Amino acid sequence: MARLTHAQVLILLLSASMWAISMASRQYGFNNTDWSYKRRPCRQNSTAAPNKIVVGGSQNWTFGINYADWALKNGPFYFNDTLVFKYDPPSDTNTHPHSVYLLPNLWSFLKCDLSRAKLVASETQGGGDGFEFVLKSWQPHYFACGGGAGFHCNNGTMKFFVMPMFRRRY
Ligand SMILES: *[C@@H]1O[C@H](CO)[C@@H](O)[C@H](O)[C@H]1NC(C)=O
Ligand SMILES: *[C@@H]1O[C@H](CO)[C@@H](O)[C@H](O)[C@H]1NC(C)=O
Ligand SMILES: *[C@@H]1O[C@H](CO)[C@@H](O)[C@H](O)[C@H]1NC(C)=O
Ligand SMILES: *[C@@H]1O[C@H](CO)[C@@H](O)[C@H](O)[C@H]1NC(C)=O
Ligand SMILES: *[C@@H]1O[C@H](CO)[C@@H](O)[C@H](O)[C@H]1NC(C)=O
Ligand SMILES: [Cu+2]
Repeated sequence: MARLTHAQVLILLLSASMWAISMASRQYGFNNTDWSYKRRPCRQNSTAAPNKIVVGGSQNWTFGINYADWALKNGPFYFNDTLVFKYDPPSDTNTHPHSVYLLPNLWSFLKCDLSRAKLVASETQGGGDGFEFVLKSWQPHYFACGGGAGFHCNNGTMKFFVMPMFRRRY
């Protein structure tokens, strides 16, 4: 897949947030008589317990998957949901291992600037059942792979943005 330009990523982020807002207004809509119909477009059950979502689905956390696109199609994600990052540890056959970082702001996300990034899962932590990250702060989360000092993020589109949403409960 072609690498997204910064402008395209911005547009994706904007459309993601606009979609989340329209999703939210659908959920919190004024017609209270037909909730089940209104919630059907959401892939997740927003009244249920927190979900556990494998990042990338069956593809896991790997080079060349467009995770911005994945997040758009699989979101919105809710407070207390768990994101699971699955990737193989470094080995003789895996010489370009992945990792998971949180970038401090939108600019570093757009630039794949890892200089002030916070390591959340090392190259060895994605094995087995994967590394679990619980969305437990109300803030934008800018996830990126640290592989190749930004190469996986930039050229492998291994980055995505999540703003946890409020899960309505009865
Ligand atoms: C609410 O939804 C129900 C079921 O689809 C529909 O019959 C009703 O007309 C709707 N009410 C309003 C105010 O849109
Ligand atoms: C959503 O989850 C709740 C609680 O687990 C369940 O009772 C309900 O039937 C689910 N609704 C849908 C549409 O799956
Ligand atoms: C994804 O990870 C699971 C282990 O949790 C593994 O069984 C599966 O083969 C992986 N998928 C790919 C495409 O590597
Ligand atoms: C999130 O999970 C924590 C710990 O399990 C729990 O105490 C808290 O009530 C949950 N918050 C929401 C909004 O679900
Ligand atoms: C990786 O992405 C950077 C930034 O867009 C670009 O300058 C570089 O040519 C790309 N490298 C490869 C090998 O595609
Ligand atoms: Cu990577």
